Amino acid sequence: MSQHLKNWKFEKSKYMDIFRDPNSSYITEMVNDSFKSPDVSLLGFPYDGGILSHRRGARLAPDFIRKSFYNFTNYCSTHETELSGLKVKDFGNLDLNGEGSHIYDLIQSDVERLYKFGKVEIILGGDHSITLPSFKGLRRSVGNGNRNVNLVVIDQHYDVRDYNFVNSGSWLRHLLLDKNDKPDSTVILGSHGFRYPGYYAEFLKDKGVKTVSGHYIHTYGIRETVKEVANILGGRGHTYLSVDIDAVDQAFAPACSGSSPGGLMPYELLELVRELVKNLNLDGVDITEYSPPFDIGDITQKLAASVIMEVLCGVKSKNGVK
Ligand SMILES: [Mn+2]
Repeated sequence: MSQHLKNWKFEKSKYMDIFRDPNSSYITEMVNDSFKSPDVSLLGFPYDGGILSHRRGARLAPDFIRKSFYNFTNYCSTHETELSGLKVKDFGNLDLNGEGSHIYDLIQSDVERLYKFGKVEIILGGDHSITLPSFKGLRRSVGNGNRNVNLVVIDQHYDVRDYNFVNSGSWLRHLLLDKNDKPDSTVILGSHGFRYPGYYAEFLKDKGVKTVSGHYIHTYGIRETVKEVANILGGRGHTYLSVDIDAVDQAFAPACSGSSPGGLMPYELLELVRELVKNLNLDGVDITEYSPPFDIGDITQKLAASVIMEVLCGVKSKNGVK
């Protein structure tokens, strides 16, 4: 069995001591390996073998996200949310060597195995192809053969290209065609731009997948968007939320393998994630496609880490965890 490596450790920099405010509480105080039943578990899948372009690097993302994440305080002033009391367990990164379909089997069994430890699994990718095995692992844990498990994807792209092998542009096609593990309902949020042929919009219609474009989100706002998603899902079942950071405009998320102009604003993504977590019966979330080598001034790193913070805020607000 493949093991999680605790190959990432929070290390206090000497500057943290100098600037450390005795009135600050950091996220590190909520993360503890000894939690037997954490509210949230954190898993890293450092894999980017599914990216076909030259812009690889997403395998480095889990630890880069942690670098920002572990420097945040546990208070959100946007919504005046206090996070202390939430129990987070970081399982580290899965030991993934090489490339190929066996990697997806390892990820799937890992998600399935570790689900029982946390009420919500947060998965740090990795390129977007890791969502295929992660969803399947969660479905098998949660779905138990007869429960509905839905998929909500925030992404610039549709990811249903007609490849007979799994990659970051075809993983959703493979999932939708999977007889045993396809989602009961699927919604794609934030699509925009000129990077996808209309041919694939027809495929989505044929498979019953609903899309809520970036234009709709800009025009009608987060509340209407979340209502629309809830309507589409019909209030049924468990949900897995997959976030591809390239849904955000390239000016604010330059470190992706396929970013474009005309995307969501960072605030829209963060609000959308928080509200979805609060309003859906959520069991898993992933963040994918952040590729550290292409970042500028840690912009994308901090945004990806902020997405995780918003998930925690959504869980806290929903559970009323004390
Ligand atoms: Mn994408």
